Amino acid sequence: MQTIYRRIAYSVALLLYLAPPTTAQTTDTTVVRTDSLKAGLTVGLNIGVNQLYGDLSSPNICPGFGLLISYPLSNVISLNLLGDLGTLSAQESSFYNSIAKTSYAQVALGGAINLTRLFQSTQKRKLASNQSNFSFYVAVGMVSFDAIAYSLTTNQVQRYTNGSGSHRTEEDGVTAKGPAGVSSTHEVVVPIGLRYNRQLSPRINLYGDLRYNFVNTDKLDASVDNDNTTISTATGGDIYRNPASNESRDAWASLSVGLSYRLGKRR
Ligand SMILES: [Ca+2]
Ligand SMILES: [Ca+2]
Repeated sequence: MQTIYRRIAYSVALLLYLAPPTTAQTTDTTVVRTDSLKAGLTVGLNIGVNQLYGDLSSPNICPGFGLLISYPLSNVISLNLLGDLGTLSAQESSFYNSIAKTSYAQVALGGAINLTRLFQSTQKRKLASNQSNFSFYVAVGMVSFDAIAYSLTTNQVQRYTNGSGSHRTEEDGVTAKGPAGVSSTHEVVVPIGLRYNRQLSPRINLYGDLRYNFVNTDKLDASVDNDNTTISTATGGDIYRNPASNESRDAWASLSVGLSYRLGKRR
């Protein structure tokens, strides 16, 4: 009799093991949804180094600070709000004889995809503690900056993006709008990046972030394509104008580390 019971138990165990994927999927979906709700909002602060890639050939390393607010939409996808503040610099002695110094503040909204969980099987996803994972993210936002190029030999101002004559512009990018003398330039930015998360406790994560920011301007380094005119020459100095469509745009990149805090309810 005991043998029969044992065989039945083995058969049930085998059936459960071979259960159709739909059953497993349903269970997993439930787990994912529950996890997401309990994970809640995450707020992180990070510090790192930046580099400016533009017309001046040698980027300098500068400090940057970041804010990350993340809200999970599922176990794999989250909404991200990115805030950044810092300085950028690059220099070139040959053609421009300039060093650019830029201060910026940036805000962008986008989404992140958890690559580790994406490529895990549903079974592993249920069992894994997910103490560490990689995410890829992309966002769209605005960068507000002020850039000045100085002479490498005399330290005199050569070009600047904001001055007594600078205006906001209409949608055509040329027609002046509003009062002169604006102190910062606003442009569209598209950050893309990879983030590594390491759970230190149920609420605290350590993260590393590698980011590239595409910026829709050639002025981030106060230097534009093939133009080394300066404030001392007849037509140079201010570069308030919008770049021509064929002009190469500038970009900046960062490498940072941070700590984040999870605000969700306890499981
Ligand atoms: Ca440039
Ligand atoms: Ca350029």
